[in-house]
Amino acid sequence: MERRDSKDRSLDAARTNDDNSWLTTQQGVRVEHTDDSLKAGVRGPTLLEDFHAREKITHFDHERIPERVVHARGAGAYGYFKAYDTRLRDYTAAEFLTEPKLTTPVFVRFSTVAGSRGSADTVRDVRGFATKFYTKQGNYDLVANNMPVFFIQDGVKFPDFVHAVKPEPASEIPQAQSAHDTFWDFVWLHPESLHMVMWLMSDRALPRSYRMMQGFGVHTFRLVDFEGNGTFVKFHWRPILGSHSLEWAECQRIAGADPDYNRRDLWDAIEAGQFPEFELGVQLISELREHDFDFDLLDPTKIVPEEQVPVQPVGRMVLNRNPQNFFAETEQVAFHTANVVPGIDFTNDPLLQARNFSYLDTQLIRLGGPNFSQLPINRPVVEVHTNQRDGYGQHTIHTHPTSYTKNSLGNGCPMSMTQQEPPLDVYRHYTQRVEGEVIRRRSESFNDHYSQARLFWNSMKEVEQQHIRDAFCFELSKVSSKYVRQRVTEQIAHVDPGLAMGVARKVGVPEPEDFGAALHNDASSALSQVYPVAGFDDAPPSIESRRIAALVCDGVDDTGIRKLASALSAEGALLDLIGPAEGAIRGESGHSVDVSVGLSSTASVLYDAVIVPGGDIAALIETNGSAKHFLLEAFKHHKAVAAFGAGVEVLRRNGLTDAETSPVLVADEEGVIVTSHSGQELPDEFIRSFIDAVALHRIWNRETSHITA
Ligand code: HDE
Repeated sequence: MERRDSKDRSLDAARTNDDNSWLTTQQGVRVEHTDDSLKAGVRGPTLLEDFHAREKITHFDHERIPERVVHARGAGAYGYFKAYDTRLRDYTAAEFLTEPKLTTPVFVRFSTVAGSRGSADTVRDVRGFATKFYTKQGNYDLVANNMPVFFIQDGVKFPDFVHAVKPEPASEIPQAQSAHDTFWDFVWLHPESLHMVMWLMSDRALPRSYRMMQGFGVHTFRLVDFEGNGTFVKFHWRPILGSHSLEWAECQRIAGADPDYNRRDLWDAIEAGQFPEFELGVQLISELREHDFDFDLLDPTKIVPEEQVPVQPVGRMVLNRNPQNFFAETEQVAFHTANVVPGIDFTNDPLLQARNFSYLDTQLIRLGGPNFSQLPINRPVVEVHTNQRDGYGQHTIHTHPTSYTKNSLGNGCPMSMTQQEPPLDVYRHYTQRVEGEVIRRRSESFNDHYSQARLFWNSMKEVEQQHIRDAFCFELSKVSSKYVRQRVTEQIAHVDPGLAMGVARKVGVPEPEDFGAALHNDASSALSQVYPVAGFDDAPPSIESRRIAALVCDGVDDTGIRKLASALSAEGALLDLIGPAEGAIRGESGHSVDVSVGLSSTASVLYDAVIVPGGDIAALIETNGSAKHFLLEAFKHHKAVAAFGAGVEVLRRNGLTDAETSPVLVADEEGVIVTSHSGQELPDEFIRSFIDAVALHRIWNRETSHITA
């Protein structure tokens, strides 16, 4: 059992367990039984005086609260954050960022954005990555996404944007998809969205796991030191397991095979002790450099390329505990961009300014009143003393005689800093000079919508570009208005004329003109996810927590499987034996082997790699369509495929390898690894080659040979 932290201990008062208990009403009165209501005669009408039945049904009637207007579907986890060192001490008074001896409890909620609470996980969408740090200076919320830019530049546009991406108003179709008319109508009319749309059409919108995606604070924030000096900052989360995505065709299959794919993955990893880890990084920009960039730091549709300002690692977050009650913890958690601690402040980014209003406002309706910060998950680990009183759901019994400032009857308490020597922990807003005309207009420095969209496109490897092209075609083909399709391709032409023409041809609209406006060849190596990836090169690729499937049946080489299983488990991967039915099979050695899951209850898309073992395996794959499909689908999705002993012949007959009859080891460039050896003789190099191929995540060589414009 991991060490309990201050947040976890503080939740004890709210925890309750019904073990060894009697059923009671809300008033603690024991109930005789709850299977029949109180009636006048066994066949008579139900009586109003049945207070138990009324209480039970009434509570049930009121169980639902409004889902979040965006980010409705999420999954949460507890953990901790620790700064690496004191390096940020010159920049910020935020102790949790600068004191390596401190362990700060956190709660993280990952989410999709567009779908309802019950929608599937593997949709094409942005992912939320919101972290609540329960610091000794109060709660700090870093409400981030897995993409570093946003669709709009000013928060006043947020309702417009969200109305456009949510399902069509008449039919409420499609659920959790941007592939429909209103979204794309918004896009062509708001070219400011194009940079983000490039990210959305890329594999970033399809994370393999919440544990394998980056997080970005998006806005430029401000760190403030003890003297009140400011430094601009961009926040980055980097997953230790690397940043990996699914393929779109897989996502669609997984949405049916396991709609909870990402939340299950998070839950299972934590239960298995494979704790997700993220490194916090910062890009620091001196205020003197504010105007040194060819974009505006206040514009949330722009990144600061890492080539211009490197990301410095400053701390590590580990998620090590699952919640105990989804509603109480994950649903009721309330994030707010304005939950900041001393040393962290805002900038005038107009999107951030609107968020600072919206998050508090939305909780008032969602959580039913102004006391939501008293809910166990939202309470800070430090004492709270305000003069705020009453309201729905007030949980605090305030015994102080006064609730106003200034007072003498309450000894002047709670004290503000004017009454006492100011402690370092007081929040002081950054002092800045502000002047200007009252004006409803956007800064001209926000006008370039295409250069960074192109930067992103240029930074993609060929296969990633192909996926973006395919995504545009898929999405636009769902748009019924030809007019909108055409206008969108014209916008894409500002980013890359070749891309736009390819898309136009596929979606049946005239090829747009070549506008050439933003054409440049700049690229940033941190934007691609294909290994090797800048920033991740130092960490050796890992297969920790990867799910690998071995197809098994009676007569399979169980000795070889055991050898492989122990090597994979030493690397932290999970091997599932997939058989024709659940239960046990008899291996070649005569031993009984437990099947993890039957072929009809699982799917190839739920695994990262597939193994065809030796022994009597051919019959399974050649006579069982599901087994054959399982193997070929893994190959189709560029996953590592391995075979040993008689399994090699199976691959050969299915056209997956052209290795000679008895290879000692062939590890081809397409990620197919085979050896004729089996049992105890399984070569270590074979196992190593397979592990290396799985660590690559996908073997894109298989795809690049088939790329078409
Ligand atoms: Fe949010 N956003 N947002 N957002 N957002 C919400 O707050 C909003 C934006 C993000 O797991 C809402 O409690 C406005 C950017 C996450 O509970 C709401 C604007 C980024 C979550 C809201 C933005 C985000 C939310 C809905 C434009 C990335 C889920 C429920 C001005 C940096 C938090 C709620 C969770 C949730 C408003 C844009 C991230 C309505 C007005 C940019 C991760 O308040």
